[in-house]
Amino acid sequence: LYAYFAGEPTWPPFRRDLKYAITATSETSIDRSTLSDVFARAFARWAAATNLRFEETASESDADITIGFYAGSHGDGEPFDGPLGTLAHAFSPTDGRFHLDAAEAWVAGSDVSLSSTSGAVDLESVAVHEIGHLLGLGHSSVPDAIMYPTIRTGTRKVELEADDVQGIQSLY
Ligand code: TQI
Ligand code: CA
Ligand code: ZN
Ligand code: ZN
Repeated sequence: LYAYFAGEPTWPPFRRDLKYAITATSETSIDRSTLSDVFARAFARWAAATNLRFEETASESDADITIGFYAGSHGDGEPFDGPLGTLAHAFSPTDGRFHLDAAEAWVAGSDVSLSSTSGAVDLESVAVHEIGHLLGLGHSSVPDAIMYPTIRTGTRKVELEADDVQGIQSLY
């Protein structure tokens, strides 16, 4: 079953159009248009299950959600740890920060076999999971759910499960 954060924080009912900015990309070699495509697809999966809408903005000051790649310590007291281990983290509503570990062997925007790169991590899979956290979901006990707390490296998991849909629909 799905779970929430303590106190069930959500984006408030008058905020159904959320803007996100991809703000910190100097630490990744993935090109900007690929990043835009991958995050747009990840947000679209949650938009399809709710009345939320997500739009990319170039302006960080307009953004509800900010997305960036960082290596090691990056100022929030939760340093990244190099390849594998922690892949990314996102804060609960309405913080909006979504950080990715720049040290991962991210694979994005193609069907190139994930398992051909050692330690490869599918960016879209991680994005769909972290967006669940940004919207207020904690971890699920259902192994096939996007919000289950583990994923095998070299795999792709981007489709919401019934459990994820029920969780998000009970919040929004
Ligand atoms: N990052 C953890 C995660 O997002 C960070 C975390 C641990 C966390 N406990 C939390 C975030 C409680 C919110 C609430 O779960 S991670 C996966 C998964 C990670 C893990 O790097 O371990 C994914 C990031 F589920 F596959 F294991 C993305 Cl998809
Ligand atoms: Ca890591
Ligand atoms: Zn961080
Ligand atoms: Zn998680």
